[in-house]
Amino acid sequence: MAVSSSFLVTPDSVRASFLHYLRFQRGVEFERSSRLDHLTSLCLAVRETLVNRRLDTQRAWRRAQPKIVNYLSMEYMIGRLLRNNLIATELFEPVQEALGSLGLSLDELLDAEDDAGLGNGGLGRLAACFLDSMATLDLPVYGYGLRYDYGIFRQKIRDGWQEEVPDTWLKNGYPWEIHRPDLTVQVFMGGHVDWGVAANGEHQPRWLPARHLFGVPYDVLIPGFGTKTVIVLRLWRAEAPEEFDFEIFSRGDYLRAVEQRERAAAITRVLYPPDDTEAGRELRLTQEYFLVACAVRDVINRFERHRDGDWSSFPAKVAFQLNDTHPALTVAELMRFFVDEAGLPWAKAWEITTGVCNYTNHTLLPEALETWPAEQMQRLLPRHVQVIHEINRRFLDEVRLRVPGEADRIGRMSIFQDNGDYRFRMANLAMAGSRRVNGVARLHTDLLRRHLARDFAELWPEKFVSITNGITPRRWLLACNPALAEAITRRIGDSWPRDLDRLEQLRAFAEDSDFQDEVLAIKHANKVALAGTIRELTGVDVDPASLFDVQVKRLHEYKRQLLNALHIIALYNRLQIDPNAELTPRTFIFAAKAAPAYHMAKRVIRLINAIADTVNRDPVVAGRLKVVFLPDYRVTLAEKIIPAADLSEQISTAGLEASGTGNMKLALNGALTIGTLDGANVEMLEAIGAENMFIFGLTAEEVAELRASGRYNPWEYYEADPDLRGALEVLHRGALVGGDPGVLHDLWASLMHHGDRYLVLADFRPYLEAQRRAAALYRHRRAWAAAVIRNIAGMGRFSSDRSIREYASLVWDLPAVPVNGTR
Ligand code: 26V
Repeated sequence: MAVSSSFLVTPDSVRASFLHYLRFQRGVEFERSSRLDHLTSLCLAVRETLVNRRLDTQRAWRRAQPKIVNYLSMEYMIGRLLRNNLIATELFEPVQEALGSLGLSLDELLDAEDDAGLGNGGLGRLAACFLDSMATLDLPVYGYGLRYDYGIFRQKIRDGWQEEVPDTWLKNGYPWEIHRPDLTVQVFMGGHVDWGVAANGEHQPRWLPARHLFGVPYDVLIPGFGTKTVIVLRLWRAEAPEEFDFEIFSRGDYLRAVEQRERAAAITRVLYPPDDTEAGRELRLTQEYFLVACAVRDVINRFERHRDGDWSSFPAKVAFQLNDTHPALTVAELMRFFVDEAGLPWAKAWEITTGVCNYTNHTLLPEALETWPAEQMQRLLPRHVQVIHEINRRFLDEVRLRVPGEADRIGRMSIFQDNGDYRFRMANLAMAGSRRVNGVARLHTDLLRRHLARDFAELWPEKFVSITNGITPRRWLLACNPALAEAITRRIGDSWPRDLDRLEQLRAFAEDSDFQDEVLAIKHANKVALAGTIRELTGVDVDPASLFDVQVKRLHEYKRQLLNALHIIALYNRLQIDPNAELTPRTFIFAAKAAPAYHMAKRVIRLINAIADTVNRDPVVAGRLKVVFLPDYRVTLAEKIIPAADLSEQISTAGLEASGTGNMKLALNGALTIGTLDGANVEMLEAIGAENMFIFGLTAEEVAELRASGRYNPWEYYEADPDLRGALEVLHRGALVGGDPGVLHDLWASLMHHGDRYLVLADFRPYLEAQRRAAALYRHRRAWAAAVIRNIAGMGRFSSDRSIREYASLVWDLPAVPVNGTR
């Protein structure tokens, strides 16, 4: 019998539970307890409500026997959870009161939580926003990922350079996770394939793996907002099996036994940064397979518990969503299972597999498209290699049947790249094996259809859908910007966090001077708060009345932080020449991590810090220009920067940013966008209106043409534009770095000698013009405020709830399962 006691959580019950964990989990007396003791005990007390709701959710799912979607991602950037969980469980106030009665401050505890940074950037944060929306929409979903001991590195800045420090987020234990050794699965690797004989006399391949290890799940509970549904993010940790070492132990080779254990556990040691360096890629493929093997086994175990061996109903009950190609081996793993273990005929296995897999593409950058060397695959997964070859053979036969005599097309569509460098193309495997393939913004999907997936889209147009990304308004407005959230609620009611389209009603207040004043005052207060953080992190004083110009995102050449930097140098140069020039006072705020092996990106960080050092110390520009680079960009820092931003820099070379999601977060918090027609900016423009954004630069089509023409010459722009020349000269001379031209030479060379791949020079002048318009509007406080309000009003469409509804209908065919919980 399930317990269904409707217990009320009160300040007293929270206090009792908190003190219970303090004593019996932490083993300390209240009088001697530390902040860590408090934080851990509080999280455990809050977790009780999550667990109760989870059990109610499971009961509802058991009754409904719904289809279940399994979201597979190598990355989840969930950040802190306490504030979010307090809001979702409606425990914020009782907890505040309970802690108050003990003389403790909730704010202090909230700020003591470490980020769970199990991701690199957009793709990982999107997965986290999606979990929030899936729970909020009562969708039966599991998230699957890896429990890395070390998440994304912590960034320090030393002498202007990035330094990477390991992220020891688990050092104090992680109170949100629930260790589930009972659900451990076995994972096999290596070895070779034997040809046995089946009952019917046919040859039957038998995989004889060289080693096996265990996947042990740790569950993180994700509550929906305004609903009782709680879903599970299941993170797997690799462990060596006991008997593994046992044999070696008995032979007396203790050290080797321990070494082998270490090797197995190393699989989930560290999150890979998005480097395209070859070294160390060995473990990455192992990680990808480990995730896939654990998740597929877990899904099959769950399916088998409910029905016995009738695999035909699998697609009615199961779907997989592959977050980029990283888990694309799911296609091969399912085929291997159905054919080798379940004994299904190939055609049936393929029908089922292609009925359950779906793939989301998140980038078209050629260097980010995953391919794996055939011999590496062969060493790790000899049976999967056979399976993929057979998938490919039959798949290409089908293509030949539909469009005979097109050898080139066959070459392009093959999963196996055979040009002397034998590799598996994971995007082709994902596209061949999926029922639906989607891009993450309209422009991105169009480009996907026309380029990377062209042949596939021609033959299977119905496979391709576009689902524009979104962000969760709970974390990215309600929680991070409570004052703005409240002001909005006072105007349009409190239903917007679950129904973001309601923001449209704010348009009526765009010219309302009371609301304008309120929005400006809230922004100012947020800027004052951020100024405090900036002072703490960098020692630099910034003026909250200045325009806060913000570019926060991963550092990549295509995102063009360098273009932003050149604009700053140009402004600085102008003030050097004419110290009395009219200038809207600005604070340029950057935060960005560079992949550790990304040479050019690291130099851009060095450049920005060099500009900051020069500009911030120069009395000539004091009061007009400040530049700060905030170290260690992560979810928690984003939550402080975004509510304080005036101008949002979304200036990627058109066609290269698949969607962007920071663009949405900033606009939702009342920043105006300066941006190119790239990614989701295009759709934001439609929703917000051209008068309320600063759009500039080449379109994706113009970029493609210019690049293809072979006629792009950065020197033409250099010669024609004195401001540009002046800015580039500063780079060239090494003026900002003590006159050493060597330090930043490679940046100069990338633009002037290596063809300026991202067309920084081509967009420089239009960018400056757009910046001028932004600065001018900022001086008209009312007009600026009206544009801010219209920006917020247009952001309804960019809720991740809308994205997830589209996945549920266009991709998963997944109805909601309401949970009638009592708590
Ligand atoms: C690639 C690799 C390759 C080697 C190992 C680690 C690693 C990690 C990540 C990646 C590619 C990440 C692709 C990505 O993050 N794309 C971003 O996805 C966002 C969500 O859809 C989107 O808003 C951004 O525009 C897009 O750049």
